[in-house]
Amino acid sequence: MRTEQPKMIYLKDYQAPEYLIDETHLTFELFEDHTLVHAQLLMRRNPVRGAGLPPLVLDGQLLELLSVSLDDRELGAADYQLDENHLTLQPSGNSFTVDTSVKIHPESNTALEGLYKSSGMFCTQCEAEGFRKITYYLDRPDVMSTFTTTIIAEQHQYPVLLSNGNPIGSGPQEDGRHWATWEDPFMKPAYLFALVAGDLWCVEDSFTTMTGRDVALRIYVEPENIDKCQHAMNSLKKSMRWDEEVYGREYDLDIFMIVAVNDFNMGAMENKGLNIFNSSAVLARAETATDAAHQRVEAIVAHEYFHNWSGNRVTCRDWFQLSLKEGFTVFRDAGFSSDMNSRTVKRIQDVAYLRTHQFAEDAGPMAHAVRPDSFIEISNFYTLTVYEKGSEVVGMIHTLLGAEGFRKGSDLYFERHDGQAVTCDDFVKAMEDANGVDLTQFKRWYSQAGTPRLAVSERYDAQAQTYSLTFRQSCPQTPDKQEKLPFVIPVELGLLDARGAEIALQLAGEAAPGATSRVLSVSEAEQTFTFVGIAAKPLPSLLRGFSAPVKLSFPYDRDQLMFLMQHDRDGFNRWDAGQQLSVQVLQDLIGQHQQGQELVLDQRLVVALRSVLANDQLDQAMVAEMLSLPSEAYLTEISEVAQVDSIHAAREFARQQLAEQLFDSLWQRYQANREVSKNTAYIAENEHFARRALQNIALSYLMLSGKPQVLAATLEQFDAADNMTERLTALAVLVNSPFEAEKAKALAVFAEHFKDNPLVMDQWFSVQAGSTLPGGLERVKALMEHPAFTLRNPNKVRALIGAFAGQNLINFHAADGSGYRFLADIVIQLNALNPQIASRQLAPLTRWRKYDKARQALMKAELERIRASGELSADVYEVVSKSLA
Ligand code: B3K
Ligand code: ZN
Repeated sequence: MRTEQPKMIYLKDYQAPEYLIDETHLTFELFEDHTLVHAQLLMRRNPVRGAGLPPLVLDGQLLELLSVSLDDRELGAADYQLDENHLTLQPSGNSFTVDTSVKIHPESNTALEGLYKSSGMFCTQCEAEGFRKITYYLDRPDVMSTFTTTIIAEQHQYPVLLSNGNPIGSGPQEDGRHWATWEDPFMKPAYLFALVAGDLWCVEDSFTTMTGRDVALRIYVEPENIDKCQHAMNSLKKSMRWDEEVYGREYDLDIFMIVAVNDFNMGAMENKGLNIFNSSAVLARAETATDAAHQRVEAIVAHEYFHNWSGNRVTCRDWFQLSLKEGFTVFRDAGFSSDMNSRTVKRIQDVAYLRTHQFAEDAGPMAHAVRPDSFIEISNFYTLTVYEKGSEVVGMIHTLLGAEGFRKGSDLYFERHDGQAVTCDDFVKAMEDANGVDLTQFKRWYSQAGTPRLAVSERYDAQAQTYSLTFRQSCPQTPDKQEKLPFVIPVELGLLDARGAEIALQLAGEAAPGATSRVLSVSEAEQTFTFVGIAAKPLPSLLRGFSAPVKLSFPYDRDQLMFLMQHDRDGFNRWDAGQQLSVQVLQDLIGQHQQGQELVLDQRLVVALRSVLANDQLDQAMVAEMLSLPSEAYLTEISEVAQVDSIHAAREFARQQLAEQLFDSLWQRYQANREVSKNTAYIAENEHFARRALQNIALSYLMLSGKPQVLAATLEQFDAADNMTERLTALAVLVNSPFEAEKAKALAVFAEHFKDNPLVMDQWFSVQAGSTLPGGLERVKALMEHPAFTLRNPNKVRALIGAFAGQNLINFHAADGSGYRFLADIVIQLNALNPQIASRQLAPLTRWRKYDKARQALMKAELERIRASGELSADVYEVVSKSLA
C-alpha cells in the first residue's frame, strides 16, 4: 500500500539509465516463514549518460535490508539512504560491485507479484515491476544482465528447483536441504526472471531445431495433473516448428520449461526458458477441459513461446512500449492459431471480442493509445488496447506490405535489435527500411486513442459506368483531449454484381482491370475512389477480413445484407453481414420494447438463418458463428444509452422466435452431430470443434422450446458425454432452463464428481454466475460461501465475480444498484489482498457513462465509496480516479 499520492509517469520524461548491470548473481534461501535473497550485481556507469557519478538509486519494495556492501566493503547506516521504494548509494568508480541481503515473505504474499507461494510451491511473477519485491535492483526493462541463480531449499518438500537458462550444478547439503544453480547466458531485463521450487512432476519431450540442435522440453505440474499435459506439449512443439517456418526464428537454450501454478494473476508469463503458466492455460484433456479451453491452451503456449524472440531477445525500452512485444506477439499467435484451425473462424472470434470489449475500453475513461504516453500503475495497461488493438496495428502493417514485405521487415527487426531494448518506432523503422516505404502517418495508430469511424457512401454513374466510394473518417474525443489527425486505414474490398459474382477492379487512371479484391489506403479525412468499367450498380463488400479496427458504416438495407450473407466470397464479411442484419433487427425490437409495443421479429432474419442451417457445404463452425446473435455486451457497446432491460428482452425474444421457427432444422442438425459425437472418441481438432460448436449452439436454442424431447436429449448429453464441451453445454442449458429439479440434480452431480478439480469447479461457478434468470446476485452470493470458492485465487474471482459482472448484464445492472454495491464491496476487499485483480474487476463500473441517469448515479456512488474506503493501491486508485474525473 502506498503512503504518498500515486504519481503519473510520462513517456516524455524517459531517460536512459545512469548505471548498467552486466552480471547478476542471486542466491535464494527458501524457508517456511521467510526467504533470504543475496544479490551480487556487477555494475558500471552507463557511458551514454556522460561523466560524473550520480547516486545509484536501486528499486526495492517490501524488502527488509539485512546488509549492503559496495566493492566488498559493508556499508553502515550513514552510507546509504533507504525509503519505501529505494536504496540509494554513492559509487566511487565507474565499475563496482553491489552486494545486498534482504529478507522477504513469500508465504504471506497475496498480491501474487514478486516471489510467492501457490499450493505449497514457490514461484515468481516479475513483469512488470515485481522484481523489486525480490531484491534491490534497477528494475526497468532497458537494464539487461546475465543471471546466475542458486536456490537452496528443504529437499523433500521442494525436490524441484528451477530458474532461467541452463542447469549448471546441484547437490545435497547436510541439513536435509539441497541446492541447484542455473545460468542464463542471454542478457535479459529483471522482469523475465523466474524461480520455481516445489514437489512437481514433469512430462518430457524434445524438439530438434532447424539447425539440428536438440532442445529438452519439460512441463512441470502437481502430480495429480500429470495426465493433463499432452495437449500443451503438442502445442509447444507445433509452435516451435511454426516460428521456424513462418518467421525463421529458432529456439536458443538447451531446455524449455513450462510450470503450471494455480494462483496466477493472468494467463501466463514468458520468463526466459522458464515460462510460468496459470494452470488453466496448460492443463487440458477431454474429460475436464472444453474445446474453447483446448484452443486457449494452444494459443497461450504459442504466445509465450513466441515471446522468446518478440519480447525476450528483443525487448521493450520502457513500459510505454509494451505493445511492441504484446501487440506483435498477439499478431503472431493469431497467425499460428489460424494456421492450426480455421482462419475465418479465428478472425470472427477475435473481431467479435475486439469490437465488444476493446471498443468499449477505447470509449471509456481508461482509453489510451496503443503506446500510452502516461500511466500511474503499469499493471493497469496490460489492456485490450495494448494487446488486441496493438495486434490489429501490426496486422495493418502486414496488410499494407504483404506477407513477403512483412517478413523482410520482421527479419530486419530481429537482426538489427537482437539483444536490445527498443521502441515501437524501431519496429516500424525496420518495416520501413526493409520495404522502402514511409509509415510516418501510419504511426498515428500508436499515438492516438479512440476508435475511428469510417462512414462510406456510394455513387453510381450509369452513363459513365463509374462507381465511386467516398470515405469520411473521424475519431471521437478521448479523455486525453488530444486532437485527432487522419489515420491510414487499409480498406480491403470487393464489388459484387447482381448475380453475386465478383467484379475485376479498375480504379480511374489504371490501365486495366486487376484483382477482384484489393486494399485501398484511406489516409485523408475525406477521400473518394472511383472504379471504372462498372456495367451496373454493384454491391460493395467493405473492410473484408476486418482490415482495420474501425467502426465502418454503409447504408445497407436488409435485403442487401442477406445477399452478402449468401454471396460474399470473403467468409468474414459473410458473417459480418449476418451480424449487421441481426443488429438492425434487434434494434427494432429494442425500440419496440422501449415504447411498450408488442415485439415483432423481422422474418428476414429467420429466412437468412434458415438458409445458413440448410447449407451443408458450410463449415459447421461458421454455421455456429452465424447462428450466434450479437451479445448483450456488444449491443450495449453500440448503443448511445444502453437500455439494459430492453436489450435483454429483445435478444431473448429473438432467440425464442428463432428456436420455435427453426426448430426442425436445429433438431435435425443437433441429432446428427450428437450421433457422431457418441460414436467418435474426443479429438481436439478443428473439424471436431466445429461439429460440437454447432451441436451445442443448436441445443441451447432448442431448449428454449421447453419440449420434453429436448430435455431428454440434454440429460442424455449431460450423463453420457465423454468430454467437457458437451457436458458443460448440457449443464449450462439446464441451468438457464425452467426445469428446477433437473437443474439442481445436474449441478450437484457435477460438483460431486469434480470437487477435487479446481479448474472444472471454476466452470461450474461460471455457468451459474452467467445465468440470466432472476435472482442472479443471490445465487452468486451463496456460491461465495461454497468451500471451493476463495477470493485469494484469481481464477475463482474471474469465474464467479468476473462472469457475473461481465456477462450477466441483466442481473448485474439490476435497477436497485445491488449488483454495483456487491462489486464495490468485493473490490474493496480485493484491494487489500491483490490490487491487480481488484482493479481488473472494477472495469464494469468504469463504464457508467453508457447507462441511464439513475444507473449512472448508482454506479458513480459506488466508485465514490471505493475511493473513500481507505488506503487504495495505485492500481485501484488510478482506475477509480480516472473514472470519476
Ligand atoms: N507478459 C505477460 C503479462 C504480464 C502481466 C503483468 N501484470 C503475459 C503475456 O502477455 O504473455
Ligand atoms: Zn504476451
